[in-house]
Amino acid sequence: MRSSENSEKKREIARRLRECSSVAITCHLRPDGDCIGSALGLMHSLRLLGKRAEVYNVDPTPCFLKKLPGAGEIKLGEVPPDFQCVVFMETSALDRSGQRWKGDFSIHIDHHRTSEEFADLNWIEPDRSSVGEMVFELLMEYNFPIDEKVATCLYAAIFSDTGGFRFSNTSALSFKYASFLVQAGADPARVSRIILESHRREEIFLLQRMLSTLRFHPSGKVVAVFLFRKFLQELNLQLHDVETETVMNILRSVEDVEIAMIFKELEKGFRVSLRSKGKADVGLLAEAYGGGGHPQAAGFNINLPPEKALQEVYQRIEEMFPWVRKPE
Ligand SMILES: [Mn+2]
Repeated sequence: MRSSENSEKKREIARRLRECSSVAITCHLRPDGDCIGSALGLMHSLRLLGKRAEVYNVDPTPCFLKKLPGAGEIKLGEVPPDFQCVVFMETSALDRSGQRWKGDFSIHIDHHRTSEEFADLNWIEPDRSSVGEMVFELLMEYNFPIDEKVATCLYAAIFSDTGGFRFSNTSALSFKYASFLVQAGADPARVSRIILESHRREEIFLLQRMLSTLRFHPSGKVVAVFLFRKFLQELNLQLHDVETETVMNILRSVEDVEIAMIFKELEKGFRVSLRSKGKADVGLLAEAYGGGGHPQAAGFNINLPPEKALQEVYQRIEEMFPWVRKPE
């Protein structure tokens, strides 16, 4: 039932995109590799059909993603009113795009389970690894052109959200589509170099500082680091511009760890980013604090001093996931 509804939505989206001669695409705030790669992949494919296609984001592109084909053409700011269609790439809600209007016709593609159906057409599948996977399927099933640029961007999107095909959201479908994309011209070594091996020196010094705050829950199943504003000031970095998946991967790499957290200091309180190895649904934890995300990757804001914030989250984790308390 659900899958036929989704096929219907996909068909309708394909039809609309074919009809429109101008399409704007916009990502969620603090855009990541999945939404940037998906937006650029769709943009390149629509351009191959001779359409006017542009990406407009309210927040800037993180430094490492600027090496993706077409990333230099992403425009900063709101979508101008002269596009026939606006595609919201995994924005969950209108306000998560930072855009104030939806355009004459709007399409929303997302894999967040907390997504709202705010657009004219909403295709939401929480079981998908990435929107990159969804956009590829749309393009492939409805014969949109897929050249090397499209393939590189969509491969990067899937690679990014699956943590390089390692996370629990990685499925047979992710590999199947990745295989198609490599055949269509995506170079796995090049993409992995962009996503995983493009750090600036300052980011490694930031990593050093973050790791100096390392904290383990007594069970050893939860680990946290802090990213204080003074670290950024010392290194002349901006929060939106630093890549924190590397420190996440180091935290996840510890045996027995199930939940990894980064407490990123904001002007007031912290943004807590969460990752799970699969046992804990960190999306539920984030939702308990008014945030959101996926079972394996989520985030929320908390307005407490650092130590209080950490102890509060530890306590909530013990309540939600009683296995965290028990020693093996
Ligand atoms: Mn995503």
